[in-house]
Amino acid sequence: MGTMVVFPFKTERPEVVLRNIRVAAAHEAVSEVLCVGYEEESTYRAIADASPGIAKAARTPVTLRLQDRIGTRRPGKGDGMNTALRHFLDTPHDRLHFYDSDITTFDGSWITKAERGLDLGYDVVRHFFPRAATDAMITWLVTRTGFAILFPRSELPWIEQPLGGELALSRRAAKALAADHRVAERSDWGIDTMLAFSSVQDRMSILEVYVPQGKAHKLYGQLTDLKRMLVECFAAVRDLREETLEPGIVHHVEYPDVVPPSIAEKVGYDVEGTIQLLPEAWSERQMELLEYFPIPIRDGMVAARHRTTFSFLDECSWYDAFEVLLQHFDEADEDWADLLFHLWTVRVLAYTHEAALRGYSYALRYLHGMVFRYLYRAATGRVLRPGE
Ligand SMILES: Nc1nc2c(ncn2[C@@H]2O[C@H](COP(=O)(O)OP(=O)(O)OP(=O)(O)O)[C@@H](O)[C@H]2O)c(=O)[nH]1
Ligand SMILES: [Mg+2]
Repeated sequence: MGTMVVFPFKTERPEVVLRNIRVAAAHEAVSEVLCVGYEEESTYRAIADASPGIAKAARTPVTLRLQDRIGTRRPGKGDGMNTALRHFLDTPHDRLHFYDSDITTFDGSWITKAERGLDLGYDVVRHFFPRAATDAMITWLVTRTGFAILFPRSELPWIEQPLGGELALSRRAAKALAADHRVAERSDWGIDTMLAFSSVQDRMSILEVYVPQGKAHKLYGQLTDLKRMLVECFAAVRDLREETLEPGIVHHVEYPDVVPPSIAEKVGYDVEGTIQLLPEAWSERQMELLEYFPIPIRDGMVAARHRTTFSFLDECSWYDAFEVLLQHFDEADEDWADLLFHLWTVRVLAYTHEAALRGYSYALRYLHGMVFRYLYRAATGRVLRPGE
């Protein structure tokens, strides 16, 4: 009996991770804290030094281990989470929580909220957070877009933050996810997509709980880190294209609170720096790959290489581009990866211009509406435009 809390970590500020471990170990529901590291570097050593003291003070075991090589993709966070799933099934604990280790706003209420959802019998409890209008651009423009296009009648496009690393599982759910080879294979950033998909396909009941203080964490590193995340998250969605999902599972979402000004007024990314990035990393081969795309997108992208232009990649064109990508994208091909990054960057700028500039509440209504318009188009073939 009891709950195991897992923190996957790579290189993070040790004081942030240690504070989070302390919070989890001190929580009354928690029977064990498990930290899964990528390699034995400075963060790992800091946890190794401090964890016996934390465990003693809280009278809760704190286990530290390295991730196993489980998947077939790049060894990353997916191997960390899959290692934890397997480790958990070897313990007697009946509940498993995951939290990113770099969160600076984590507190015991996150655990309590998830525990209450599991008390009610939900298989999966997912945390969701207020986010700036220009944050979560992979979630909105890749994952939720892809879910809407591929599975328009399912519950999947309605999951608020499918890439969130904060979730809790019943033992039954953990066992089912650990047994899914598609989950095991996703050793990279695609793990979150696969966990969300597999839980819906397995018809698990899902509760999304709202965390009003938001998830403050380490900001994006270099844009090249983001490119890898983008490519891996896109590939995870794309690999689902032959799958089917039945409509209708139990999925409840807590009503969100007023968004704090610190989040509503935040600018999520560096617009100027992003515009300057557009002329970089083009190849002739990418120009050839653009031949797959409808003419307005192709012409727009050719122009974007030389001057600031992005409005052509509006909501409808992004759907068109996404369909081409679903069909032709090749992850192993660097030119496809660069082209995806370019297309997505242009779409982020276009969205910023068409929606985010109109203010927070407009932007969030726009994004939710966009997912609906996409799934409507995928299900009926009829195109809806913003405002329709
Ligand atoms: N075990 C393990 N943990 C990882 C690995 N990569 C990232 N993590 C951890 O996974 C969590 C999420 O990673 P972040 O880099 O914060 O990613 P993110 O917050 O989803 O994305 P950003 O918006 O770029 O910050 C953090 O706790 C990382 O330390 C990995 O390869 N192995
Ligand atoms: Mg983070």
